[in-house]
Amino acid sequence: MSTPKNWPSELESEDVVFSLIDDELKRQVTGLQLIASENFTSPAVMRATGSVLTNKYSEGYPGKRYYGGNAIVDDIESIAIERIKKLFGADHANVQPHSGASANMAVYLGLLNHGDTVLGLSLDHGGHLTHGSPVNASGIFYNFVSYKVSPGDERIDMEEVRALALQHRPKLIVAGTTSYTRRLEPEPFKKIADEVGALLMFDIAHLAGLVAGGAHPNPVPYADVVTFTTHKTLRGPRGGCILCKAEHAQKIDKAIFPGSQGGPLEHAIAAKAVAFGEALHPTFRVYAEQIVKNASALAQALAQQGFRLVSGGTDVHMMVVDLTPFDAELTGKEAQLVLDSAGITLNKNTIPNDPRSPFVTSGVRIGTPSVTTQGMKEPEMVLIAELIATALRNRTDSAALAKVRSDVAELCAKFPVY
Ligand code: DSN
Repeated sequence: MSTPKNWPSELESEDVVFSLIDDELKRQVTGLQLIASENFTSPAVMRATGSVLTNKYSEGYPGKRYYGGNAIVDDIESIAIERIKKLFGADHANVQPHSGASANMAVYLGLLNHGDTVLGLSLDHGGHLTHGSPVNASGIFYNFVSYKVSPGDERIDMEEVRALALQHRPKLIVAGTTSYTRRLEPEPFKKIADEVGALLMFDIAHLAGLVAGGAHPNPVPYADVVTFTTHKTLRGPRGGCILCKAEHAQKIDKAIFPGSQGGPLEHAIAAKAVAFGEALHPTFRVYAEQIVKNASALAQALAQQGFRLVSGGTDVHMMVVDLTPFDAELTGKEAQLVLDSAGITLNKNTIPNDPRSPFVTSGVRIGTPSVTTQGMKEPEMVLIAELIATALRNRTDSAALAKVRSDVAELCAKFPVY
């Protein structure tokens, strides 16, 4: 291919951005990636993400675009829509949300009026910023009332959800989590929504891949709307998606465009279509099941190392670890930093009723989607728990941390990603 003169490709080989991308690749494949919301996409997903579709403007929807030249884009977006509808058994899909946050805000814009009351899980008990945090547009524009996990078993207390629903009569109930480690059963939420005449939304950003792979109940038959991101357990490109009942389709589509977004990211939509195709493949069910088995094995192994698991364990792809019984002085912030230096990447996380601030925390969140993509299984989870505990026990000993770093690299080398 000849290079136009106004396209300075000779700079590419010298551009520091590309050497930094190489550094990031090295970081990802030589360390343990345990952030619960991350994953390794397939080369096919990355090929679509890096395609010429990034050049195209396509405001509107298949068959109804504002600009010309969209026949091929229409085919691609239609494939993404059909695949995700098939995967979840949905009436309608909008694959254009740029992110999970954009998807959630579009649902509120489409189905609520300014100031309407909504019930959502509190951020510090496992919810998300877009479930009504006062620093987020959701909490600024709508009257969110928060439910929490119960102090005893640290699980969502459906009696409390019902009591709050009866008291506040919300227009919408949001069932959704980012750091909640138990199954999110759709039927009890549906019963409460029906009792108070509320709409029901599930935000399954974290759970989408598990649902697609049959490792978690599917809320689509119960909910008016289901939102999710495509880059977590679902293992697609960064982005969002909305599924809804046919009766809400027009309002949801209008809320995305022209309501809250402009031109869709068709390169990301093509990559979503590829990822949805991968998730329809029978091997994805095996993957989803193994994510959960790995999380359970890792949680048990961490408990044996002296950590406390919030809610006593996990049914999903992640766990929240209370560091206090392991070492009362150790904060989530310090644990994250220490483990990062040993090649183990995870994030600090509040535990329910955490006495420390969200910037410090008493816990960490750990997920198994990425290491499962690498092919690791239960025996490696035991090793990972040992590596985490060894690094944290010896956190002021640089030689011990260097040894963990080298053991981590050795383990990862046995499970090459790319
Ligand atoms: N940042 C995502 C997570 O890590 O759970 C939520 O938006």
